[in-house]
Amino acid sequence: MDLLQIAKHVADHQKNGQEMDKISLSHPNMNVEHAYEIQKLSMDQAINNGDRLIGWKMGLTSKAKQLSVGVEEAIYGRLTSSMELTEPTLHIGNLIHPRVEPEFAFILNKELKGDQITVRDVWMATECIFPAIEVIDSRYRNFSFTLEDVVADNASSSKFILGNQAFSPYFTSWDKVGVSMARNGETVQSGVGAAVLDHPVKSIVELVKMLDREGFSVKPGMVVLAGGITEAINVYNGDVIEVHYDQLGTLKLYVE
Ligand code: OOG
Ligand code: MG
Repeated sequence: MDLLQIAKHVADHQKNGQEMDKISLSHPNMNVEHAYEIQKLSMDQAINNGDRLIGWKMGLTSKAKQLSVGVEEAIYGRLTSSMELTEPTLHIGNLIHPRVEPEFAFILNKELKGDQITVRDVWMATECIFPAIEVIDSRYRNFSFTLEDVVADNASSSKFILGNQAFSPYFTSWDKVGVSMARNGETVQSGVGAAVLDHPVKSIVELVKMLDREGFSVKPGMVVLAGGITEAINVYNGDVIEVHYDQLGTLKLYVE
C-alpha cells in the first residue's frame, strides 16, 4: 500500500471538492494507523502549498453522531487556516454535500502532551472557549465510510467559524449548556454540552492522548473543536442557519 500515493489522491479531492470512492474498497487491509498516516501526508500536501496547521478537531464524540454515521469510535482531524471562516457566509460552490453542527472550540495557551494528561491540565491550559459551528463535507460518495476511511479523509473537515465573543473557561458548566440549531427559522436539532463525552473538556483530554500515540501535541494558541453537540444537518444554497447557545448567544451562518 503506497500511503503517499493515496494521500495525494485524498488531497486532490479535498482541494477540488470532488467525491471519491472509499479507500477501504481498493485497500481493504488499511488499518487505523495507516489511515492517520494518510491523513497526515494529505494535510502535509496542503500545508506545503501554503496552508497552515492551526489546530485539531475531535469527531464522533457523541452517541448520536456515532449512530448517524455508523462508526463507534472518536476520531481526530487537523484544522488549517484555510478552513476558518472569518465572515458568517458559507460558499458551497466548491463543496460536495456540506453539513453543519454546533461545537465548542477550546483555545489553548500552553502545550498539552502526553498520555498522563488530566482534565485539570486542560483547564490550566485553556485560555478561552468559543461557541462554534463546524462544516463537515465527507469526500466519500453519500457521506458513507468506514472508521479508516473517515480518518484518512481528515475526519470530514471542511470549514469552521467561531463566534465573536470568547468566554472564560470558568464562565459556566460547559456540559450543562443547551444548544439548539435552526434552519430557516425552524428548530431542527437540539442538544447539551454533555453529549460530548459527558463533558467537552474530556474530549480535549482524549485528543491529547490520541495525539501522543502518534508523537504529536496541542501547541499554545491552537484551536480545538471538541466535537458535534448534536447530529449534523445538511445545508443548501439560500439556507440561514442559526445556532443558539444558552447564555452564550447565537451564531448565524448564511449558505450561498
Ligand atoms: C465525521 C466527522 C464528525 C464530529 O464533530 O462528530 C465530526 C463525520 O461525521 O463525517 O466532526
Ligand atoms: Mg465536528
